[in-house]
Amino acid sequence: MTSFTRTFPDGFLFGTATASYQIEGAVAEDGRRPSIWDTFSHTPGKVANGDTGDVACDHYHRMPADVAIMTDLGVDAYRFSVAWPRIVPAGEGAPNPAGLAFYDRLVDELLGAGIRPVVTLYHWDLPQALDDRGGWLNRDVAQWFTEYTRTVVGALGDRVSNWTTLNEPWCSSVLSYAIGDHAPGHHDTLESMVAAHHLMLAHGAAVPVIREECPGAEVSVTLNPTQVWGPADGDDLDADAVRRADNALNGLFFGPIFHGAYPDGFLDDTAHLTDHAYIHDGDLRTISAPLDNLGVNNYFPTRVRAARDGEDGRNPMPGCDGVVADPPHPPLTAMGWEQSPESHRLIIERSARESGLPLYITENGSAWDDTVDADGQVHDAERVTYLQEHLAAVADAIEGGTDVRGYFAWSLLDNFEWAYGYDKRFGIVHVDYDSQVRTVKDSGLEFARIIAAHHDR
Ligand code: IFM
Repeated sequence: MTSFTRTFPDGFLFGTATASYQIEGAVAEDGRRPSIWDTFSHTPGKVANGDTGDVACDHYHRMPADVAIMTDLGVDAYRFSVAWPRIVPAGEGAPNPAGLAFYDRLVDELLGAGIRPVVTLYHWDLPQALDDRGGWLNRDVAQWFTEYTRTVVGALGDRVSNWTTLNEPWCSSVLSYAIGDHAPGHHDTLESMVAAHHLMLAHGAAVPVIREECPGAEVSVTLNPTQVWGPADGDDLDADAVRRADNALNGLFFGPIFHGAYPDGFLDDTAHLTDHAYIHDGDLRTISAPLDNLGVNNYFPTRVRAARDGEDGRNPMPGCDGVVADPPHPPLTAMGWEQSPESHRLIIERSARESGLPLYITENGSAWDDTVDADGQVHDAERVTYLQEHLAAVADAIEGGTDVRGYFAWSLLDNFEWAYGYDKRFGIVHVDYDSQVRTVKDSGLEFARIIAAHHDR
């Protein structure tokens, strides 16, 4: 194994990340009611092998042992999400003390271990009761989200100062309402635009609530921007395809949140679908509420080109008719995702330019077909290489002047990888789903070495 020798600034945080529905299980315990992911995963054909998050990593019952693993790894911080359907099971109205108590215990366990809690308020598990009322398509969701936010921050804000409103709103809108791969699984481009707008409205409305409930809070949102590349020998049509894809993947969120406006061309490119009446006066001011940092989740670049004569150019992403996906360049991960540390650095630098904020890499990692070998270990050499190369890209960005303050490996544990179920393993810790035994992989051991070297320097 190549040894990793890059260094990071003083105070740089190394952490791991997870999300509630992906690890907790215990979906009907202590008052939790269903989320859209319970409904979706229990719908035949939506998730590989019919997998669900019913048990997942059973983290709800094994939380202290999982925190102990993080202590052994030496991490500085842990990014987790709170399950809205545990806190406010009906989506709005009375909070559920038993649901809050779990996160209360988790925060205390982390603080007792010297690990900083970094809390995401929404990582895709919308209460089903709210989806029954339109979910992210109903403008009232902004109010529902701010009430839920007030409850969580009011309960934990005395001990948690790092707050993130949304995780990857692109996935909760375009992937969920236009492409249909994620809950609630709709196939309607206009709906995805409305959902994206309401997600951002909910985010913007929640920011001052977090500040009220937790003076001194560091408030952020986590986006999943991606470097968009066209063909090396592309023409003007290809350049326009790159522009459209970049708007639908990146500008759709960078624009309203950091510039108070939808990106150039986006409203024109989607005018055949709508008059955009869902954008009310004042919304963009709410959405562009000042933040303290930006979370960046990034795994791979995206390649596109223009559809050519006679080719099917239908594309469900907003404003992307005529944009065709080009195959990723090898080497690929088990997800079929291109590995490109260069694109990781480029999107980090772009995110800093767009936001003008310090960044945290709130997720980065790779899936591989891991097995526990005869020696009882998981020798995930590809993940070790991916980790080293992407951390080196972060170091390059920092040396080039970008203010990156931390890196969270996705994920602490193998877990429920959404529509892929348990087929895809992203953990630096292996989970045997039959026994729930955890085994730190070689990548976890390497991450621990990198962290220890950073602390010892
Ligand atoms: O597992 C997901 C996570 O929930 C959000 N970001 C990407 C990860 C890997 O697909």
